[in-house]
Amino acid sequence: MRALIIVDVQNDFIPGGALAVKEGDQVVPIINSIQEKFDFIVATQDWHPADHGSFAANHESKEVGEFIDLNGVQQILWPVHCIQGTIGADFHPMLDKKGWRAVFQKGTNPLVDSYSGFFDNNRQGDTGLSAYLKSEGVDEIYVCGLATDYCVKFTVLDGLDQGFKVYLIADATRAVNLRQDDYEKAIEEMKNAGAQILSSSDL
Ligand code: VGL
Ligand code: ZN
Repeated sequence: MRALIIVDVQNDFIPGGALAVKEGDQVVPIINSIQEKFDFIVATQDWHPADHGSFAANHESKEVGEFIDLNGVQQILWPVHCIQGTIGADFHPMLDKKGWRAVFQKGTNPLVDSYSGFFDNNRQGDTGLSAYLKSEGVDEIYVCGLATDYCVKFTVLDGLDQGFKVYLIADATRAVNLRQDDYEKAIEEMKNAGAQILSSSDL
């Protein structure tokens, strides 16, 4: 059975938000239009405590975009975003949520970041998403949302690693693009790892 995974379509990743992804709002109508094609839909939600180690503001004299070693894992530093319980962490108000089976929150451990909807970046914390999908008979996942070059990419890669057949709905994603070609690089990396790259019109 196939499932749609909607990654981090939250206000802070939308233009005007704390970690705005260019054109991030444009995925909302596309995702809404594809949801009716899926019987099984789950979402992930970036859900950080205020003292999260991925925030530049929590490290003395560090700027957004600098790298640090965060408990043994290389970490790029982000603006403060998706704080638990804030409007920035809420899903986009126009995103249709009525068919969702579950929401998997991630990034809750202040000591490690979590890009993937499955595991923390140190591969220790597990959101339970893989076991949940398997227990429901899901063997194919279709991934969309924000951002192509971070949380979408790592969700795709971990999904492949967990043995799912993985499809990326590329036009239903947008990238942070810290470097200009990060979107293309991310697509290439997902393709090389075994993901099939689709457009919403292929569904
Ligand atoms: C994300 C950076 C930091 C994402 C989350 O959802 O892609 N990116 N936290
Ligand atoms: Zn985050």
